[in-house]
Amino acid sequence: MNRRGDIGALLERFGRGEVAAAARLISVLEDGGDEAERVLDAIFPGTGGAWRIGFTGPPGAGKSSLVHRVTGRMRARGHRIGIIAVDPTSPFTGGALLGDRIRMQSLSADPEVFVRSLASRGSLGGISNCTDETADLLDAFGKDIVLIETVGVGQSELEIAEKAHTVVVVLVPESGDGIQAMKAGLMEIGDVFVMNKADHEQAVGAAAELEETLRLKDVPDGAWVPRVVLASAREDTGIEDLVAVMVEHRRHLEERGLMEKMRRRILRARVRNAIMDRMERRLRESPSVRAVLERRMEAVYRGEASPYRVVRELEELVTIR
Ligand SMILES: Nc1nc2c(ncn2[C@@H]2O[C@H](COP(=O)(O)OP(=O)(O)O)[C@@H](O)[C@H]2O)c(=O)[nH]1
Ligand SMILES: [Mg+2]
Repeated sequence: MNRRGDIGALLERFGRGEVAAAARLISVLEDGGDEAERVLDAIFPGTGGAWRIGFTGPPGAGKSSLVHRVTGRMRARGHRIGIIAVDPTSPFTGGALLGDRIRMQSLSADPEVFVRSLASRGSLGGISNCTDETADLLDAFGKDIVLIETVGVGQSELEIAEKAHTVVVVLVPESGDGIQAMKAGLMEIGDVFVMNKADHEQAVGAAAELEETLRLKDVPDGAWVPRVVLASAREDTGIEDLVAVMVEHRRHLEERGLMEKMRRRILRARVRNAIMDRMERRLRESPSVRAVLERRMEAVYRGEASPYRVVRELEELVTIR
């Protein structure tokens, strides 16, 4: 019996489509450990159907507002939506929290929209540790679109490219965001760029500038050419265009078999990361490895053994058959 409740019973209720069970299972995933793995083992066969879309960009650019608008349009097209919002608890975005909550609550009134916020990985992380797992759960729950909004701070932001089929980068005209974005590597990962706050007068110029910058990028023949859309989440303009371009991107991927290719690449990266995590934990927790380290570090300090020699000695302790 987990403190979240009996996992078997939760999974059964999840299978019947109970929202409360899905929410509890996400908490189990957040707790991590064996029970989280049990949940993932159980739901994994039901995953792979969802279109995963990342929304990234600087704090305050309007990601949450756009996610809200896009969700409305996608619902009108009959999609079932899961939203993962990395909780903006960092000092950069603290003020946005209340607004987010209110917006999100209005979405939650729709039973076909499931909203979940996740704690971010700390000040460096624009992404939560269990973003992939939560996306899996929503996918298995029958959501055919999973929107992932990152906090917009730090390098880990770019990891969204390993988690989403379509990456939407949200920028605003006023703050030299284009240049910032380029520096931060966002230019590399965006499939669709939204110049939000089109109600500001500099927006048209900023969008044109951004288009210029993007044109400098080398795009291989036949590859997707990143697109710029002008929108205002506040005034609800340009949202149809944004959705249309997102759908076009998805079609581009599908027609070339790239959704499947991407799915495989994402899964490979996840297996690789899982191996690393597991191996690292086992090494860290192993008493014999610890004992060797304690003993041999003295020799390293004295210059009698190189770090590599200690690693070789450790390798002799560890057998991977
Ligand atoms: N003028 C204007 N303000 C907007 C627009 N979209 C969002 N905002 C405002 O910008 C602030 C940040 O929006 P939010 O969606 O929380 O940004 P996030 O931090 O990227 O998720 C909020 O006060 C919004 O009301 C827009 O199109 N025009
Ligand atoms: Mg937000």
